[in-house]
Amino acid sequence: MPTTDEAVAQAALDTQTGPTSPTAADSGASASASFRSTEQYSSAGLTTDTARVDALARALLGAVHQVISDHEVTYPEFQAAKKWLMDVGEGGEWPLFLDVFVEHAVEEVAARKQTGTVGTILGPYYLPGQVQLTTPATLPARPDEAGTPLAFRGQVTDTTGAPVPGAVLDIWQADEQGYYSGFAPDIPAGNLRGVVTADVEGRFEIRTIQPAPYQVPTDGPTGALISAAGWHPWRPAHLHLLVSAPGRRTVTTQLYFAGGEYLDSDVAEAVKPELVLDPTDVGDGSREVTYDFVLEDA
Ligand code: MBD
Ligand code: FE
Repeated sequence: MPTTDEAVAQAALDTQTGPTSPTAADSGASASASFRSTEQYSSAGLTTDTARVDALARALLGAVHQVISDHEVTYPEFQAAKKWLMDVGEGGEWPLFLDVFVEHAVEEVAARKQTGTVGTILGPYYLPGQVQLTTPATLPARPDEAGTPLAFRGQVTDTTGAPVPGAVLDIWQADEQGYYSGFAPDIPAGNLRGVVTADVEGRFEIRTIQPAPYQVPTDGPTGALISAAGWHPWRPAHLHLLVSAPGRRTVTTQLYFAGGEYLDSDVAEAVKPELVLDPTDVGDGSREVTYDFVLEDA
């Protein structure tokens, strides 16, 4: 018997289009459209501090000039770089490229001033406004959703260890093929995404499936750079979370899986040892794991 939450979650799934495989163009364009709809986008470009812009732009251009000089970059290489930069923009891949290769450095700077649960990058595939559920919750999934079932439980506390009532876990993840709903064509909207309210003691239980590793699309400009450089395009399997509560700083993080591929070679360099789950087999083919979150005051 479906619970009310499950019925709500199922109702949140749209019917879908025909069977095509995801392409870089799908996910790049979707990630750009998604970023344009965020508050970060509308508040971007407000910096009017000339000294700050001068310092950052001068340092960034200086670093580029230094690379050109040190590596004796040629005119054909310069023109190839120009073409590639145009391709990234035209393919809508700036959010993907920047979140894969640059965001981790920004996050590491932000983390210097943070306490509580360790954070990591947001990435390009967050979508706000997903189905609201209460614990114990089952994430919206297709009737035949592939993957090992996972029961994810824990408690949200403050930095003194006191339970945080009213905590909310906004969770999103890839499916068992490594694809995200909203960014790949054949997945129902809202699949494997949900906003889960914990109980009065901050405790939660979220039932989902274990995601697969994520591969940067190989048919777009970001993938072209990765293959031209001989790198691999993979991120280890992960769950994304925004954990929030009134009066607390929201934690943006990801949880990974012990023993999983690419844990030591994440293309996005976003793995931290504190964020690795080690689920136990329950015996019926499903797994369970506990992870507690600590929120500092806002
Ligand atoms: C992802 O799934 C992701 O989490 C990041 C950070 C970048 C690209 C794809
Ligand atoms: Fe991700």
